[in-house]
Amino acid sequence: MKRPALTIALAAAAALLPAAPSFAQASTDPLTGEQWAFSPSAIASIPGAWAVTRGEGIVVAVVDSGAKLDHPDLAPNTWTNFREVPGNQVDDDGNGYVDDVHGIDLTNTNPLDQTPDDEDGHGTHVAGTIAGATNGKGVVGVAPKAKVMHVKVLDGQGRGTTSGVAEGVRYAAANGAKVINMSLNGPSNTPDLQQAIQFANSAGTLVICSAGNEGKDIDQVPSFPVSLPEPNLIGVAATAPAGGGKSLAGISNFGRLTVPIAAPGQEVLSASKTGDYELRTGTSMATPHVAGVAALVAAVKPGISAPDLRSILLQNATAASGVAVGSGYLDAAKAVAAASGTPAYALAQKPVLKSLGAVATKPKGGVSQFRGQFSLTGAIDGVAGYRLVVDKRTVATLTGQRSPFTVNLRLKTKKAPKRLQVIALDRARKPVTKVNVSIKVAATLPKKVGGGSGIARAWTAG
Ligand SMILES: [Ca+2]
Ligand SMILES: [Ca+2]
Ligand SMILES: [Ca+2]
Ligand SMILES: [Ca+2]
Repeated sequence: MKRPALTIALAAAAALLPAAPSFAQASTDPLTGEQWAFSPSAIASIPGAWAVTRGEGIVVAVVDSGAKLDHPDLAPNTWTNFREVPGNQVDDDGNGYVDDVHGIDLTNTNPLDQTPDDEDGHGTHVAGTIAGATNGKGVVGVAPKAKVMHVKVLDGQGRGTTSGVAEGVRYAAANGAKVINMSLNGPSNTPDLQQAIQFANSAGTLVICSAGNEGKDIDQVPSFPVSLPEPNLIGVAATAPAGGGKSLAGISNFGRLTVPIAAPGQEVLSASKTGDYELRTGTSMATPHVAGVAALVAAVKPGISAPDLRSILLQNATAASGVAVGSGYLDAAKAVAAASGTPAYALAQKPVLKSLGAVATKPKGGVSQFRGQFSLTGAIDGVAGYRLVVDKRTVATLTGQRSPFTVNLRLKTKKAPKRLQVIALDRARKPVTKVNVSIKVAATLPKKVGGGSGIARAWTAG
């Protein structure tokens, strides 16, 4: 087992980055603008999911090289074992580990040292991507309110053993982790490791594994643990920033049978073991994006089984073209929307309906002619039609979503109409947004009620 990460020093890599667009609305932390995967325009749609949850109440175990526990972006979200009294050299909670307050350290033979300090930097970076705090400093993680349990299985050279990894998985699952991030790969499987992952399944724990960094098809030559066919395991390939994260990173392993999902993994900015921040590239960096989204989904559905949590992530992946993975690109907003029953459009920019004008003629023979013009901006994909209510009576239901649009109606009324409400509806005819308008009364209808151009076509009531 060894870490598959490729490290790029921040200063050296900065020149390679395209000018990052500004998207400060997603997070106010100062380095968010350099976290390309967090742009609302990136395919992972992470900020959209935050409208529902930031991962509250979920513990993610990072089985890795430990972490810089006092890093300003990690400390607020470090898991604490409250049943363990720190530093008294007693296993107070009887779980087999002495003073395991923030996780364990399986890289040394001293049972009294369970402090998962990071000599390598890999685990610190992974943890920052999962749950970097929204604290006005540095970066932000995918699930910035989740807690991270640090399970140290890799030493200062990024090396560990399959038995150590297996023990780390058992510890994480037994001590409350809902999700385990394993950004590590090795050429051989052991029954011990496979049984540990099966134990995690029985505890309701989903395991997210890196596909590895050899740029090869692992359907042909397996890599472990990612190639294990367990129902609570997801393999992750890495994508590059171009096009919002749609192209496979050159180093990434892949395989339609073995690797279901692709997530941002190239030039990922996160926490470093020095207490600062650094860019790293690898499937190790893609895996924690998926683990973070798994935490978001689990926060919405805390009792969900690991196979069901896996299904939500994979069924809501965006179909990938040109990337050889089984399901597609990680999509946080779609997965969280599916878990919460919230329509996905509600998590993007909210649709806004505006009136450009509404005019009716005085009733003649019990009929008033009405004409209104309206515009819809924002996430219009979720709008399937409109209901028009005049003086509290529904007068028309329209299907379609064109914007701007004109409505012409013959209203049967003896009194001049006064108040109009236009309600945008989704496919289930549930209200998405609405606008209230005062109707002007005129002798005849003007050609253009509100002026302007670009009225596409008139709809008829239906
Ligand atoms: Ca203990
Ligand atoms: Ca203790
Ligand atoms: Ca230690
Ligand atoms: Ca932060």
